Amino acid sequence: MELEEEFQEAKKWVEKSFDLNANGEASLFEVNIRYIGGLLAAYYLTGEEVFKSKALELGEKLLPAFNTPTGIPRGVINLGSGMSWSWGWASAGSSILAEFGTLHLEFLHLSELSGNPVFAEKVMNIRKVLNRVEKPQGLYPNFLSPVTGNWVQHHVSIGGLGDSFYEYLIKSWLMSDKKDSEAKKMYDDALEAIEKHLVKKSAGGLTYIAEWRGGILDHKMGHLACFSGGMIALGAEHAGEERKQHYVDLAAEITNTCHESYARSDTKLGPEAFRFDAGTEAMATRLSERYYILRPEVVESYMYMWRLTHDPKYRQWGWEVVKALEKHCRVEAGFSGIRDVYTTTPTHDNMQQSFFLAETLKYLYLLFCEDDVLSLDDWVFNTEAHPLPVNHTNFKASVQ
Ligand code: DMJ
Repeated sequence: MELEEEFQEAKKWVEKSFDLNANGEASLFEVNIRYIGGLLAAYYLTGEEVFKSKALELGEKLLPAFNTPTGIPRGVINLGSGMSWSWGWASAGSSILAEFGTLHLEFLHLSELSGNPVFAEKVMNIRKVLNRVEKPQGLYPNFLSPVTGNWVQHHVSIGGLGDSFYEYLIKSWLMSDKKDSEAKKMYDDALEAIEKHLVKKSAGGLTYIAEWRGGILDHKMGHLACFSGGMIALGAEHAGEERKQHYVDLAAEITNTCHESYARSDTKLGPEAFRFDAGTEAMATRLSERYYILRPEVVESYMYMWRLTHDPKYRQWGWEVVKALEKHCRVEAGFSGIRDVYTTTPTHDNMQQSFFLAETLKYLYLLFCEDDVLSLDDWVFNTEAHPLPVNHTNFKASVQ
């Protein structure tokens, strides 16, 4: 974006002030997708060695979290001491599907850049465990024990706790220049099960993806689940001639539903979760679900749908978001989340989440760019929207 001065300032910070030994609780997943992903993308976009060496150093610091009986990492790590443990809120010491399932892209790049296979081995082992365990109706529950390698409870969600695991399957295949056929098969099978058991249509004709609690459906879609329109669009092109149109339509319908969740609010921004029950469609029913924290998933899907179809409605919808952000979220020092999307005078939560810059604004920018800016033929976006190059020249790191 030609922000040269800001870039130099940030680079200096990474060189001089970035503390890789901080003591305290760090999320393995967030360190990977935000820091390692950001450093890798900065390296690939600029070629500056400092980003590569910091990414590798940080990657090494995450390795102790994988020292479990199954090799499924625990969710929390102290970068200073190397100690790791499971989230206190995760049932029975379990690890979370969306966390240990969202390491693959970055870890393959770490092995490629360092020549050290250990990173690739760690994520290939995760895949092995997931392929071995039985999946209820072909679905992947969100909680797995790092000790036994079995599911801890049967909650399935394409939104929070599950989301980016599915995203990384199709993106692993794309990043391998379509060679990692195991990832593609896992993606195809998972999507088939999701469609069979979780995709529903409301009385008003809106397609949505419900959550599954041990066989019982919860007719709710989280804002987080709205990334799935974009993911299905990304995979559609590679689904084979007969299935392609089907998936383009499904992606468009889900993206439309997520747009409805925005259009039905007073601010034209969407709530944290919306429901399809008791006569409600695409609106939050609980007070605790009415907030918007500058999340990207809906504009992310607009961007993928735009690149796939070039239907101008996606740019119009994106522009509605830009206007709503300006009107309701802009504050003196930046942008803030809001506590209630259903009032025209919302209060601010005084927080600008880092994914607002990394993802929300980046996807909006890309929505209005030419398609060759970070072309989807050459780049995959990690789940925090940090671009990583497609391997057109064969990684050394094995994906076998
Ligand atoms: C981001 O940190 C990532 O996209 C992650 O996968 C889940 N969602 C948040 C933003 O909402």
